[in-house]
Amino acid sequence: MLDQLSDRLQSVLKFLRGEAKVTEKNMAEALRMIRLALLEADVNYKVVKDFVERVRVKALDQAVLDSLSPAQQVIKIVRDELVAVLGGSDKPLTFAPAPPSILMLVGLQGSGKTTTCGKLARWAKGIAKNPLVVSFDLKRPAAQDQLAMIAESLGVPFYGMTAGRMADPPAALKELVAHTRNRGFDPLLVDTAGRLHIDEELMTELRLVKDTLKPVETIYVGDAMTGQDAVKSAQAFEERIGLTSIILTKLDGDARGGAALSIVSATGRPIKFIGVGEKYDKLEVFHPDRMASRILGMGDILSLIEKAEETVDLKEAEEMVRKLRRQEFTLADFRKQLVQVRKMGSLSQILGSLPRGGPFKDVSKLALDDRKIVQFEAIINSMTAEERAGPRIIDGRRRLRIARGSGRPVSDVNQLLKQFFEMGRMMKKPGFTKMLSKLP
Ligand SMILES: Nc1nc2c(ncn2[C@@H]2O[C@H](COP(=O)(O)OP(=O)(O)OP(=O)(O)O)[C@@H](O)[C@H]2O)c(=O)[nH]1
Ligand SMILES: [Mg+2]
Repeated sequence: MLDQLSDRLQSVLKFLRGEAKVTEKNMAEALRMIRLALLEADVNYKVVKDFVERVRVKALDQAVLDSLSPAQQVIKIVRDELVAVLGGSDKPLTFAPAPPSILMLVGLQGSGKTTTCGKLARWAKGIAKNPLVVSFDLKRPAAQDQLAMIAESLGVPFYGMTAGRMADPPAALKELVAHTRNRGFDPLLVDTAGRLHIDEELMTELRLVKDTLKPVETIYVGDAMTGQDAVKSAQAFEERIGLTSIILTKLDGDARGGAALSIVSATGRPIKFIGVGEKYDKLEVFHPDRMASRILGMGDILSLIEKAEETVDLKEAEEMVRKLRRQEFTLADFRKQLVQVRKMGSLSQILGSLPRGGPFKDVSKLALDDRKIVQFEAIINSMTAEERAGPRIIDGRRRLRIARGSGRPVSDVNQLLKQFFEMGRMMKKPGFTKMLSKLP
């Protein structure tokens, strides 16, 4: 996600860290690098110009120049400006004071509206809400079925529209209200039709739906991979229909980040969620400050800690750290860790949240993917307690038995043991021990 932009900006930070003093000359060089990085990321020209100018004025302030670590100060200024263009403070989704809250999704064809409807329903269930997904998409015959199927797979109720009903929107609304009355649905997630281009017909239809439903949120769903096109169409939707917020999808496939860094300034509307994959759990609440840290390679440790707090048993974690320190870490402990990692979500997501380099540098070498975690668990389950405590005793015959027991090939058993021993070696390295010693 935003890898190209991230690499470029990180090289600016590296350049600054290497300079003892901040001078007009090296600042001019840093600003030139920032400007190029943003332009190459396809960020709107005016946003780039303002960004660079604000950093320049702040960085050449006498108080910054006289400070003990001017380079660090400038890095902080860049980070703060990045947070600002991403929207500043967090802006949570709005719910109506009296339920149901109607959230209407609009956007161009294929931007991810229907998928996001499903993701939002799943998210709403997760915060103990009772969502209903509603399809107002009459353009494609299969559109209603698509959302109905998504709803079923998520265990969320679905409400569809027919062309006849849509001919008379007030009547359609009345029916919808009657359907939801006394059933406590909240929010109502309304999917709408998309078009390849913005045209009169679409705008008229969406205006009608909006005027009838009076949604508390009209959310523009934009495909981040389309860069400035997503920004331009967001502006058009804002002018013609009026938006309250933005969800950027397909950020997982966007290396450049031009849409993410321009859309808030261009529309004046906040990004509230981002889509980071096709599956329905791949929706993240958007936090500008965390995104800025991620882009600058400072790692989104906050999100990681939050996730860990939700799922990890603290007592167990402390016990694990103690064992690691004494190097008594066994396969039984390894299995416990795998279970915890699995509970925290996908491993690639976790690894993506860690700062690059430092003690975490070797973590990616472990080459664990999410499927592997489940397989490794199965393999460890097929071992005896003795084997788990002292895996050195696992010889060829034992490997074969474990493989049969777990339904995995022997090569998987070998791989698991190899990685476990590798991990042991990694943990004995000074960087890792140092990191552990910093933990409570
Ligand atoms: N990688 C990735 N793919 C996504 C994401 N969100 C949606 N998609 C994919 O984008 C494609 C289009 O998604 P839809 O939800 O059908 O888009 P839509 O806006 O409803 O399209 P129309 O109804 O035709 O206007 C699908 O293949 C989705 O799986 C995301 O965050 N990441
Ligand atoms: Mg759709």
